Amino acid sequence: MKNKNELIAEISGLVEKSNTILILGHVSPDGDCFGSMAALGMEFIRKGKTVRCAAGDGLTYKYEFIRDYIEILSAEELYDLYKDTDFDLVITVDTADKYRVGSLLEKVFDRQKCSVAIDHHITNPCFSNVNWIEDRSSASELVYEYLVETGADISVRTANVLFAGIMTDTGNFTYSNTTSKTFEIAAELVKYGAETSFLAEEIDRKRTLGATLLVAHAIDTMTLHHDNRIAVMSVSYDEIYGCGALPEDCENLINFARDIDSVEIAVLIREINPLRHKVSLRSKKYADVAKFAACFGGGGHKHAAGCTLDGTTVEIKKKILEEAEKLI
Ligand SMILES: [Mn+2]
Repeated sequence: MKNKNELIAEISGLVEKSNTILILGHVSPDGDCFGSMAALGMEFIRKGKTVRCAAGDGLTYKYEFIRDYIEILSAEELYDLYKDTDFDLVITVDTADKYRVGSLLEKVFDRQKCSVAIDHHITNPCFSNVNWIEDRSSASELVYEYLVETGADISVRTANVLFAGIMTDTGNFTYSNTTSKTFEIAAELVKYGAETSFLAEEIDRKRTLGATLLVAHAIDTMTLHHDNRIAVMSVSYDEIYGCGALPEDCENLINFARDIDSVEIAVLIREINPLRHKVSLRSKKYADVAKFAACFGGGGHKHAAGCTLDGTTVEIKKKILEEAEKLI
């Protein structure tokens, strides 16, 4: 197995000899995905490369500030413009498996001859020609090390996007994936000018009125079971749009259930279509929701996992509760 320095040297060698570089992220892109894409993209543009970045539906509301730094296309836009294009190099970031780029981007990925994966999910099956997979808080930590090792110029913008990536993937430096190395890198990024209070306001606090009403609605749907140790919430598209919110506003809803002191397992059932739902699961102390999700064909971490189930909300809730009660 190659060590980190060899991997970085190999990746930067590929970058040097490439003129056109495609950078892809996963569906429902988050701060780490946007941050690592934008940081690499800005550096490659500075080096004179032609760069295209794409993930999901493009930049989401909380990450609007990145629009001034670099263009991040939606999967659909990239597919329409570049489905027949051969790039010299394709790099996926924060993407745990090839299919996670989504079906359109997977088609574009598949026609490329040279690929690199930079990721922090240790379950990554190494689907690229060069795979730098390391168990770290975020892909942004790896991208930071790549930039430092290759002598890149770390601007305030680069520091901002990488700090955003680390901050969001560690739940503001509170999840167990946060290491002393994470804090060291964060401190370096602050030295490079990362605007931490601006980022906290944009990413953590800023919320539309619609998203706020959606929080109220989701709490309204909440039911508690087993001495209030299991909490279940559900939202449909009609409800999301009825509140004036967007699907991306569902991202942190589950925490309102999870954070209740008596709750061990929190469940959010979210409509994909009327007969198909995404189930998000959180646990606090002892319940292993990754195993739970795996029973339903999903996966994740011990305290945060998910799966997709067919059926109505009522049917799925019944099924999930039956299983959850075994873990309590
Ligand atoms: Mn990540």
